[in-house]
Amino acid sequence: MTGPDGRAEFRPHSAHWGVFEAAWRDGELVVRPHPGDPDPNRILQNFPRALRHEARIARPMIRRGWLEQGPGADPRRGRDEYLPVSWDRALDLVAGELRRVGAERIFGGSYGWSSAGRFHHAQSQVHRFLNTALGGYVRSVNSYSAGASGVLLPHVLGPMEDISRRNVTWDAVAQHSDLVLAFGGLALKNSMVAGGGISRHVERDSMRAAAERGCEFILVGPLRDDCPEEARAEWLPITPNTDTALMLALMHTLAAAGKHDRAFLDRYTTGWPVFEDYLTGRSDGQPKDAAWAAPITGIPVERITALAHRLVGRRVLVTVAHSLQRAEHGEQPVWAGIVLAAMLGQIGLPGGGYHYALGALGHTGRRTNLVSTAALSQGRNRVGAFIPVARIADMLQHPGEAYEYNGQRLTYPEIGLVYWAGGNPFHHHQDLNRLREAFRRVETLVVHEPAWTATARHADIVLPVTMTLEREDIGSSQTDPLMVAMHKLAEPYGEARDDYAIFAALAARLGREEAFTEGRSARDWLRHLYDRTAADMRAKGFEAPEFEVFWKAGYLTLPEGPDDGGLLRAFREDPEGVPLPTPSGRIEVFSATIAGFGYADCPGHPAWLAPSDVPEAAAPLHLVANQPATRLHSQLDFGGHSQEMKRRGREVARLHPADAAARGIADGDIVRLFNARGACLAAAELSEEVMPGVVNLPTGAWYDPEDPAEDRPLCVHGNPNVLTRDIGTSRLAQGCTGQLTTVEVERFTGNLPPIRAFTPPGAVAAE
Ligand SMILES: Nc1nc2c(c(=O)[nH]1)N[C@H]1C(S)=C(S)[C@@H](COP(=O)(O)OP(=O)(O)OC[C@H]3O[C@@H](n4cnc5c(=O)[nH]c(N)nc54)[C@H](O)[C@@H]3O)O[C@H]1N2
Ligand SMILES: Nc1nc2c(c(=O)[nH]1)N[C@H]1C(S)=C(S)[C@@H](COP(=O)(O)OP(=O)(O)OC[C@H]3O[C@@H](n4cnc5c(=O)[nH]c(N)nc54)[C@H](O)[C@@H]3O)O[C@H]1N2
Ligand SMILES: [Mo]
Repeated sequence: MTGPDGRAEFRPHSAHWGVFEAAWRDGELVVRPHPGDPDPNRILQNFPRALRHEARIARPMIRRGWLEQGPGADPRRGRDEYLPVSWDRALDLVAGELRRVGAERIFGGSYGWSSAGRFHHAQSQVHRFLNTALGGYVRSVNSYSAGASGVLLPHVLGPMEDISRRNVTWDAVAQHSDLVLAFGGLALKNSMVAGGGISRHVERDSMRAAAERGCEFILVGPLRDDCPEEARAEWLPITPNTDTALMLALMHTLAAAGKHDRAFLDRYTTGWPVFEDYLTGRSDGQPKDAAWAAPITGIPVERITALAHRLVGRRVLVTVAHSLQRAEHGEQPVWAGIVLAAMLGQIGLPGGGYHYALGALGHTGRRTNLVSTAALSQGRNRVGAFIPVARIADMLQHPGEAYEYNGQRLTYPEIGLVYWAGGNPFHHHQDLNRLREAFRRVETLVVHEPAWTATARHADIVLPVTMTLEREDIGSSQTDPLMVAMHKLAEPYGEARDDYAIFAALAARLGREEAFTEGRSARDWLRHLYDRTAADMRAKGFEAPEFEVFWKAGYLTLPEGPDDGGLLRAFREDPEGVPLPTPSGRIEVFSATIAGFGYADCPGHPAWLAPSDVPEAAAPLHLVANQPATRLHSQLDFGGHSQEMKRRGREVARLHPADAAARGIADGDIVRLFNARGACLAAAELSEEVMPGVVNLPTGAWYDPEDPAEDRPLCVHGNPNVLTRDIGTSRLAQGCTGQLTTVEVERFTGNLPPIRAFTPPGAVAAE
C-alpha cells in the first residue's frame, strides 16, 4: 500500500498500550500514536526494534532431551538445546501428544495478556481449539490481576466488572469529587494500558481538572510517583500491606466521634453491628484506634485522626488499587475500603463512594459502549476440573492433594501436558525457582511464542507465532469507543505462523478442522465478527458501514452509554427495587456466607490479619514488585523503549538514599537483591520518591539465570519473581501474592555476568 508520493502510507493498528499508525520509512518501521490520543505513551516505541530482533523465534523447535527420551519429567528443562524441525513434523508431534494425553490431563489455562486483536487473541484461540478438537481441558479461573477481589467482591458488593469499570468516571472525578483517597495511588504508568486497545488516555487531564477545581488527592502508598504531578497529591507513605490497619483506624476515629453516616449504614448495608463490635474491641479486646494503627502502619496518630476528620462532610471517593490485594490477606483492604466508604455514606453519588482499581488500567473511569465487539466463541469444555490461576505450581507439584477455595474443597488434578499460548508464566508467576521445579515434572510442555521468553526456553515443543504487526485483526474494548481495523504492517518473521493457522492445522490432524475453523479463513472471521457487531449497532438504531468500508476507513466509532453511575447509583436510588446482587441485596459489612466457610485467614468481616512476611534481620526491606512503566509485563522487553530505560542492561531497582547509604550503595551501582527463595541483580537508583525501608523493582525483566543448572540460580537481569512468595491470598480466593515480599540488598562486587535473556538458546543442527 503506497501513497501519492510513492511511499508507504501510515496504516492503523492497535496494542494494549494504545491505538497507533505505522509505516515503513527507509527500512524502519515508524510508529506514531493515534492523532486523537491526548496523552499517548512511549510503550508503543518498543515495536520498531522488536520486530526483527534476534530474540524472535524463526522456526519450530523441539527440545533435544524430549526428542531423545520422549515425554516425561526432565531436569534439563530450562537449560537444554533445541533442534529446528519442519512445521509438519512439529504439528504431527503435538497432535500425537494431545491424542495420547487426553483432555482430562491437559492443562490449557494458558493465562496471559497476548495481544490486542480480538480474533488472534491467543487465549481465546487455544481454549476454542482444545474445546472443539479435544472436548476440553483443565482450566484456570480468576486472574493474577485481581485474584482476591474477583472472588470477594461478588460476595459483598457486586460483580468485579461493575465495581471496577462501570462505576465513577474520570469526568465525575473532574467535576464532583472533593477528595480522592487513593490507596495504592492512580499511577499514569498503569492507565496507559487497556486490554484490546485504547484511543484516548484521559487520566492526566482529568486529575489536572479536578485538582484545579480544588479537589484534593491523597496518595496512600510506598511510592510518591503513584500519582501524577497534575493531581498535586499529598503523599501518605505507609508500611506495605498494612492499609487495612489504617482503614480500620480511620473508621474507628469516625465512629468514636459519631461522624459516620448511620442512616446510610442502616438502609444500605448489612452486618454493621458485628463489625462495630470488632472495631471498638468489644469482641476481641482491642480497639482499632489510631494509637493501635500507628506502629503497624508507620503513620503518626495525629495524621490518622486528622485525615479521618477531613473525610467528613465532603464528596469523598475511596479507591483501592489492585496491588493491595496482590498480597497475603489481600481480600481485607478491598473489603475494609468498602466499609470505610459506606461509613462516609457516599456510595453511588457522582464522584463519591468507592471505586475498586480506578486508574489501574485504561478501562476504568470510562463509559461503556452500547454495543460489544463480537468475540470468538469458545465452544464447550467438558472437563470439570479447574484451579485458581495462581495455584499452578501447587497443582503440578501436588497432584491429588486437597485444598480449599471459596467454600469448596477441591483436589489438584494430575496433569500430563501443559499448553501455553499468549502468556508468560516465567513473567507472571511467583517463586520462579519453585515454578522451574514444577515444570520439570510434566510430560510435555507446548508453547506458542513470538520470542524466546523463559517460558519458551522451558518448553519441549516451541511453535513460532506472528507478532500482532504481522497479521490483520480488529482492535476493540468495551470501554473505548474506537474500533480499529488493524492492518498488517510486516511479513511474518522467519517461518512464524498465526496461532489460528497452527490450531487449524492441528485440528485437521485430529479430524476436527471444520469444527474449529467453521470453514473460515482469518479474513472471513474478521468479516464475520465485524458483521455481528454491525448488526447489533443497526438493531439499536445506529448506522454501521459494510466491512470493506470499515476496513478502508480504519476506524469505527461505537456509541457510548451514559455516565450513569452504574449499579451502585441504581442501588442508592432504589435499594429495594434494584438490590445489589449479593446474598442480602445490600452491601455486606458482615458476610454470613464467608463467615460460614470458617476461614481464619478470611473471616466474616474485614479484619486486620498480621502478614507473615515482615522485615527481619535476613530480609529487612520491603520489596514492591509492581507493574513496569516501560512495557506491558514482559512483552517486548527487548524493544527500544524498555531497553533504553535499563541501566547497564539491568532493570532498575529504586531505593531511598538512606537505605542505600546504610549499605554503601551509590546511584548506578549493580546490586544483588536476595532472600531465602532466590536472588537477582539490578541497577540501583537512589530516589526520594521511594519511602525508607522499601525497594522497588518492577516486574517484566526477562528471567535470566546465570547458571541454569543450579537449584537457585542468580537472575542476572532483575526479575523480581525469583524473590516473591508462591502462596495464596487466603483460602477464600487463593489469589496471587506477587506484589510484596521482603529482601536484603547489597552492592554486587563480582564480575558482571552478561545478559543472555535475548540470545536464543543453543541449537543443534537441523534434522
Ligand atoms: N511479582 C509480581 N508478579 C506479577 C504481578 C505483580 O504485580 N507482581 N502482576 C501480575 C499481573 S497483574 C498479570 S496480569 C500477569 C501478566 O502476565 P502475562 O500476561 O503472562 O505477561 P505478558 O508478558 O503480557 O505475557 C504475554 C506473552 O504472550 C506473548 N504474545 C504476545 N502476542 C502473542 C500472540 O499473538 N500469540 C502468542 N502465542 N503469544 C503472544 C508475549 O510474547 C508474552 O510472552 O503478571 C502477574 N505477575
Ligand atoms: N505500564 C504498565 N501498565 C500496566 C501494566 C503493565 O505491565 N505496564 N499491567 C496492567 C495490569 S495487567 C494490571 S492488573 C494493572 C495492575 O494495577 P496495580 O496492581 O494497581 O499496579 P501496580 O503498579 O502493581 O501497583 C500500583 C502501586 O501500588 C503500590 N503498592 C504496592 N503495595 C502496596 C501496599 O501494600 N499499600 C499501598 N497503599 N500501596 C501499595 C505500589 O507503589 C504500586 O506502584 O496494571 C496495568 N497497567
Ligand atoms: Mo493484571
